[in-house]
Amino acid sequence: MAIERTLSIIKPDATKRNLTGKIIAKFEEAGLRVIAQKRIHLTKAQAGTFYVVHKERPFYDELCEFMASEPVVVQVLEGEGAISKNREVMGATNPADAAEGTVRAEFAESVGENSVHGSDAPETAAEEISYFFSGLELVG
Ligand code: DAT
Ligand code: MG
Repeated sequence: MAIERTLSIIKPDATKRNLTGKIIAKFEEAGLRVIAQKRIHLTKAQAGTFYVVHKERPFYDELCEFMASEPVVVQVLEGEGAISKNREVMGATNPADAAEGTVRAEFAESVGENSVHGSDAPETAAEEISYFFSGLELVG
């Protein structure tokens, strides 16, 4: 498997509860490297653009409100098969279905407030990374 890069977001429910370090530790223990990182407070419009693929879903407005409710930590993670490895460490979208030891099983509060985002494919990873970071900010 090739070295990949993926976009990770530590979401408002997690930054609010001071869980940033515990979540990053799980990524690092899985062999993922943080090659870019910043803490930002999204506007609802910026959250809406990021999640535009979900525009027609009934939870879209609530999702955008939530993502703009508190600061987030956006990161680029790099490693062997980083996209799927990150998704494994995150666990299922609904924490009730997430495997033991995953970020969402340990920390997520609900399907809506589920602590982390991770890109789901190479194309979305590239798009999502460029939404938040310039090439100069990726220090592999
Ligand atoms: P994931 O974040 O695992 O990639 P997704 O892309 O299907 O999941 O959905 C994006 C986010 O939208 C998800 O992290 C939380 C929210 N969401 C998804 N399904 C939801 C639902 N049934 N009710 C409320 N929020 C939901
Ligand atoms: Mg998704």
